[in-house]
Amino acid sequence: MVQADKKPRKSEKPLTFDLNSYLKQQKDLVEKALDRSIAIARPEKIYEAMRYSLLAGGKRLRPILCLATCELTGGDAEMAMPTACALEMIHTMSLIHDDLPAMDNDDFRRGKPTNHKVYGDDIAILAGDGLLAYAFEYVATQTKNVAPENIIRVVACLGHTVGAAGLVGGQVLDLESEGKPDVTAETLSFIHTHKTGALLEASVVSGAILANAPQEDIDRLSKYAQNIGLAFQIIDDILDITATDEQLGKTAGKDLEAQKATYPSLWGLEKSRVKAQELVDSAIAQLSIYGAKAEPLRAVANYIVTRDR
Ligand code: GRG
Repeated sequence: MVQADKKPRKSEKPLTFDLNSYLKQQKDLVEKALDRSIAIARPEKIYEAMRYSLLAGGKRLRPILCLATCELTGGDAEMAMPTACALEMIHTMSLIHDDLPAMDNDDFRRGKPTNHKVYGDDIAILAGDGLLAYAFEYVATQTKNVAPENIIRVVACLGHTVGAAGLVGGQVLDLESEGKPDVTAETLSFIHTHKTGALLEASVVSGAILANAPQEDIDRLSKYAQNIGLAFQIIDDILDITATDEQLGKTAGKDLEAQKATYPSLWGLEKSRVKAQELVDSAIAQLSIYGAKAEPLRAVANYIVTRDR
């Protein structure tokens, strides 16, 4: 009998998924699409301010999730890219507004001076508004090869996610909770499912909608997203304590300084790490039905608990 050759042939894909090269490749794709998405026009200052924050780097996790989910459920990157860019525009505008003196008052973001430090509070507010409005215009006008009713569903999903039922509501409760010593686990969970989790969930759900995925897939992938969303925030809180300004690209230790309730303040660092890992395990369990096709979403979930920035 001929012994099977154990070495993989050149044409065979490696058995293990290479997370780093996947993330790098997807991030590069997204960076190029974002760069093309907004051209400088008159008045130049506002377009420059919008591009300054949009192209300042960042992990691009929301677009990557949208592209991966669309591909997993039968769509392709081209269908999802306008929505992927819109998600990053919305995320970036929320960071610009969050950094304002009236909110968290931060001087650095993504390793650079914050938008209002460069352009002033007035332009930073308007740059955020400009990005938010453009995100919706971009989905509506640039999405190709997707049924119009699915584009409308994505627009509705994004609107729900950014408004009082999502990011805005989470931010309000966060501001109200600052300095209060008696914030409960339930309030903390409300803040983060709205402020952070909602946009991560919308990233996954919109990818599936664009691919015209059946509702049972959308429900399953929503659960995946809710779990990684909470894990993401727990790790964010941990990194605020354990990472450096250089790693985070912003001032570390701000939660403690602002007397913010966080998961480590509620549970301690070790228990917080265990909880984040449990959430990621639950997220990954939702993907079993998809087999190897879901490797990118599995890898992103693992990245969320292992990241150091
Ligand atoms: C949405 C209309 C509208 C207004 C904004 C300010 C605000 C309302 C909401 C705050 C939302 C916010 C800043 C949540 C924090 C989410 C979070 C953990 C951000 C960090 O995300 P990363 O680590 O950042 O993905 P990068 O820079 O890598 O993209």
